[in-house]
Amino acid sequence: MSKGKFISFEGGEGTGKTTQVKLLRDRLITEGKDVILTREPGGAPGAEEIRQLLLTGNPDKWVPMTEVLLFYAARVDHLKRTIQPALQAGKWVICDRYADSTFAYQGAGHGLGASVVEEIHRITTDDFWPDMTILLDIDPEAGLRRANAREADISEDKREDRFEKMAQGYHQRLRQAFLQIADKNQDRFRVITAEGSISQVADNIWHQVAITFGLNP
Ligand code: Z5A
Repeated sequence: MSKGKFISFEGGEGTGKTTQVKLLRDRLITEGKDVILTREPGGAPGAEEIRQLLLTGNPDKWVPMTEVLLFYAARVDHLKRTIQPALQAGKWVICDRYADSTFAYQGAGHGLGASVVEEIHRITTDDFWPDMTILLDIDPEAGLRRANAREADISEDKREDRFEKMAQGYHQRLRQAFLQIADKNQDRFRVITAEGSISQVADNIWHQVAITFGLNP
């Protein structure tokens, strides 16, 4: 039985997830919470190795079914070795992406379909979901501009940009997919616009987290 809290962040490229997970961690620590920050794909040694297979190289490197199975291979390792032990120890776990990304990117983006992903999720994770999911929403063109500006300083062979290189239509489908997933799961999701400044977005996130978990807003 888990005692901690599990919060995931979702959204397209450059929405500010990596920036915001750190700010939420810092805020929760000031509230006296024991917090770990983690990410997907990755978050455990084996899962980080699988991350390299998934995020580098050509957009068509994997067929969709191989890709979804690699994401779940990484996820199960991450769940068993990092997330669930931390929750059982009473920690708050903040995760930069989790399974909703698979429903959006592989299920909708690559057209694999939600029912295939649902079945894999149920078998491999025993249908394990976060207590709360923050969806950061932005026009994909603006998000990709932010992500590309950040990648410009990294040499080409080291860029984890396999998904960023996918066509614009793919990113538009993703945005709609995330919004539909949030709409279907309104008890768990909070949708927050990522268009404002970093501190405005952080304040909106904190407000929702505080309301959800009974903390000081
Ligand atoms: N993926 C998948 O297909 N299936 C799955 O199941 C899972 C993942 C789990 C992981 O990449 C990739 O894997 C991802 C989906 C796929 N696709 N891609 N690419 P990742 O973890 O390396 O990257 P990401 O999750 O897409 O995040 P990102 O591109 O790194 O962006 P971000 O974390 O959302 O944003 P950021 O790094 O915080 O900010 C980007 C830049 O914008 C940075 O320079 C910031 O300083 C700036 N920024 C942030 N917020 C603002 C605001 N509010 N205003 C202005 N500028 C800002």
